[in-house]
Amino acid sequence: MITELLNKGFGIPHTLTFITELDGMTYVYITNNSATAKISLYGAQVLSFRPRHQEDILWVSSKSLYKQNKAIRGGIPLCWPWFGAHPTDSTKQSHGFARLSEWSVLTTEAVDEETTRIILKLQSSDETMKMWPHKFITTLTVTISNKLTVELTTNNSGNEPFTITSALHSYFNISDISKVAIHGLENSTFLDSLTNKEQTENEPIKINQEVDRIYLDHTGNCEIKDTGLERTIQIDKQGSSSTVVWNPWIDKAKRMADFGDDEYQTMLCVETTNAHTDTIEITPDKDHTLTAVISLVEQKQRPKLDHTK
Ligand code: TA6
Repeated sequence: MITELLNKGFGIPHTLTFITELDGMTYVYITNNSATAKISLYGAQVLSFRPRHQEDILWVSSKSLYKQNKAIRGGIPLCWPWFGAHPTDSTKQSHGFARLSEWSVLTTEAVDEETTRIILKLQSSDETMKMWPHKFITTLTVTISNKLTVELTTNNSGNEPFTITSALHSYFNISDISKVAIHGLENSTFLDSLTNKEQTENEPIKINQEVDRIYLDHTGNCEIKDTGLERTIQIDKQGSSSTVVWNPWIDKAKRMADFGDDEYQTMLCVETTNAHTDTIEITPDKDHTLTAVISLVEQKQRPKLDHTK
């Protein structure tokens, strides 16, 4: 049984456990003094990050399909080695193949009682060469502490340069779309993917319609201020000069089979990307790392959950 081998080789008692669930997928459960987390080996997708005494920071659709060749709808899907439509071949799946692939475990580590780390790996193969003719070793490093740190590192293990676009396509759990605002993108130029026009706004972003924007030349952090949950989620980043903001709103939500009709009200994507003109060329033996550091900077202390009742 794969989970027995994984737990024997990489499990950390009381801290990091592999479980194969009824959907046939294998998940990593992490618990330490700071937080709990859940990651699927399919897609190397962080699905939950819950600091102590807090609601989950990440959102996953109740309609998500947990099956091969379909991305799990929520958490932090990895869009790689291209973001959006394939640059030249429209028959290839949107957002690349990393989120549709089974990743292997490279290492696990209990750094201390507050910090746990796992590194997952995806390496080029005959299968991937058919989709993308380049040799690579890509790793995802997930560090669970009072922050969630996600690092997607691409190594060019071939002998020709290649270019990627990518995203940590983070879905955030919010109280209500009418009660949040995104700070940090004011006065940044964005490409509105719905109109293909470039614009700027000088106010924090409030969502009251479908929004699908690629902010260009944006290297700073963002904050999602949620008055409903009385908390602020901060997204710091490195290795990225573009940020995507997405909410499907009513009509698009209805068109997505793996997305509840009303779920647009409790989710918001603020994505850490190398997208659009923010392309990354990697020469042989060189790396590029796309990093997001997600944390709560202000939060109402929630009453301790009394599990004895
Ligand atoms: O978040 C930006 C975006 O490219 C949107 O246009 C929307 O398509 C979203 O990604 C979800 O894409 P997916 O392929 O996961 O349904």
